[in-house]
Amino acid sequence: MKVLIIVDAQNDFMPGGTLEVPKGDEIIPVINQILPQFDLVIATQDWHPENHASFANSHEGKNEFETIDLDGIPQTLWPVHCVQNTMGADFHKELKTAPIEAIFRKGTNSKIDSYSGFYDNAHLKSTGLAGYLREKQTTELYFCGLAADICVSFTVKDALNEGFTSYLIQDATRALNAADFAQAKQEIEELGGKIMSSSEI
Ligand code: VGL
Ligand code: ZN
Repeated sequence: MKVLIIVDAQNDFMPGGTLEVPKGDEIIPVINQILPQFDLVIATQDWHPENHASFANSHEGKNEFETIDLDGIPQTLWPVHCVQNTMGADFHKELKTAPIEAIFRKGTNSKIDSYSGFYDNAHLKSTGLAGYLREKQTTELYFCGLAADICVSFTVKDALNEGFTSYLIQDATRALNAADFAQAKQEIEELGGKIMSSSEI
């Protein structure tokens, strides 16, 4: 059973958003086009309270994109993004959301960040996604969304570590940082994941 997991296709990661990924909106028509090829479609949403610890303005005197130590884990400080129930946290308006059966939200704990759709960055708490996918008896997971080098890669690596066969659809994702994405792709391949294009599904 083929599953598509759409990671954080939210307005704040699109051009004009507070944490925009260059050309992030170009993934939307690609995703819409491949949707019918899947037996199950699920999505993740970055879903922060407004005082989230990953926001630079939650730390006096700190700047956006600076890295700090947050309870022993390096934390990049981001502009305010994907605040719960704001337009920035909504899916891109052109994304076809009708086939999405379940949405897994992450980053809801104000004290800890969560890039992966499976676990927070300290691997303390699960979202329940792995158990959901096992109960649905899924076999192949296909990943797309934003940002390629951050939440998409973290999610794919967790999926591989959980034992799922995982594919990253390269033309249905865009990166914030190209070098970080190149490194992440290498790590994904080392874990047994495959980087592919939407025409190969
Ligand atoms: C993301 C940075 C902070 C992402 C989320 O979805 O890639 N990046 N929060
Ligand atoms: Zn976030």
